[in-house]
Amino acid sequence: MHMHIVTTHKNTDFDALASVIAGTLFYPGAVGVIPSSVNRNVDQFLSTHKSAFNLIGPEDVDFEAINRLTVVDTNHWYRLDRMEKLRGRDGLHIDLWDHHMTTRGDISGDLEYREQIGATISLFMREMPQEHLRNLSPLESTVFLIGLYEDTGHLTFPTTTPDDARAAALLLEHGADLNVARFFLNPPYEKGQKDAFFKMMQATRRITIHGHSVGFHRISMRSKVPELAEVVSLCRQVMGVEAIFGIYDLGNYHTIIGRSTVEAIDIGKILGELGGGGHPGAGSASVKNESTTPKESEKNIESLLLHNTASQITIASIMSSPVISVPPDTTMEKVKRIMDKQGVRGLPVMEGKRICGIIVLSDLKRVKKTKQWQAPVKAFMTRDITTTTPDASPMQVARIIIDREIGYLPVIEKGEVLGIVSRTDLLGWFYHMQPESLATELKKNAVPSLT
Ligand SMILES: [Mn+2]
Repeated sequence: MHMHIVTTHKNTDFDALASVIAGTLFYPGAVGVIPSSVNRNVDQFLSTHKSAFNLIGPEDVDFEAINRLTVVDTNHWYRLDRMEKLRGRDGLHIDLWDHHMTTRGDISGDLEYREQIGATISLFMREMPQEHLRNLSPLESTVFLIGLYEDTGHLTFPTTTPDDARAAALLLEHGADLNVARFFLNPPYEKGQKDAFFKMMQATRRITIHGHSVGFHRISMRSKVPELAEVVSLCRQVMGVEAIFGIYDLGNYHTIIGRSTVEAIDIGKILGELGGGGHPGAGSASVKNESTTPKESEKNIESLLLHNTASQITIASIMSSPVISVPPDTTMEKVKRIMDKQGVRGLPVMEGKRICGIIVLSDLKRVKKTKQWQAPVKAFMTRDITTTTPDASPMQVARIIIDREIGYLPVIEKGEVLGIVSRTDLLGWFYHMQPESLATELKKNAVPSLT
């Protein structure tokens, strides 16, 4: 008797459940083994849908018969439920399907499907043979889509890849039910979670690190709150911060939960430094209070954030320099000529080394009478100028440009103009395009919105 099982990590989430089910389709004859502790929404789902799938618990596994093991959505032995006895077994063939790339665990597969992708289920969807895909039922498609949406934040986390979106499209084609998906993705909150949420909202302080808004809170808890991470995500959304770190003191130890929506703040990497782990968008860590107090952990995260993003790109590497400028007495005719010749849409007006105004292409439209072309630029320039510093992040600058609806932002250090950032420079950076291809792109399409 030979047996092939497909299993996943404890505290099973929907991506893990979906991947186990997909494993039983990918490997006909394999049996799915679901750990006894699963996330609350997965538990709700299984209580009504379990019989529809070929799933058993670890207590039902005949370990003697197993000659093949497929592990999905983790690469650590300790995260599996009661699988230790298989570890190191002679002749055991292991397949590994995982997308946790920041941590290399101790499970190595004879065959490995490991890559940076939003969800493990997307890997299965991409690798699944056509004949299996054709038979995909609406129910299977629905579970798969829930897993995919949960791990990619409905395809919005920065880890989301085109393969994830393609997988979502395939699943919708196969009848994935969005009403069912919505129900399980947004389970109603319990009293303990609501209380925790209000405490978080009161305790969260926001800071800005390298242009990104980050929320922090430290809360003492008498007991664990189920699905606390979901509540943390909600708190992040409501607070309107790009990333959040919650520290929950449970007496002997504290749990840290992090969530991020920006690439610059990699939660898995930061919490990995504190002994935890996760994805760029989500992760957690558990720290003993006798080694590090909750307050020290908070300080550690803050300094990691400062340090981690210090090497990030700054506006200095995006800005255009050297800057072409004009003195305040330059005639408007000459300003127009310089703009035409240099192909720029804005010029700083400089009095010696000091910037005293800015003139942009649209200001030229205010020249109505011919003789006004002989008027000095100082009569038409904007005097109220917004500036930035060379260490600002592209996001910070984008926010200024959007909020104040300006197209040009001088970059100033110690009173001196080092460069100028235009909307085009920023778009080029955001869309990773070279200036030439960007120009063609802009001519072809409407300018994409930065927000
Ligand atoms: Mn996953």
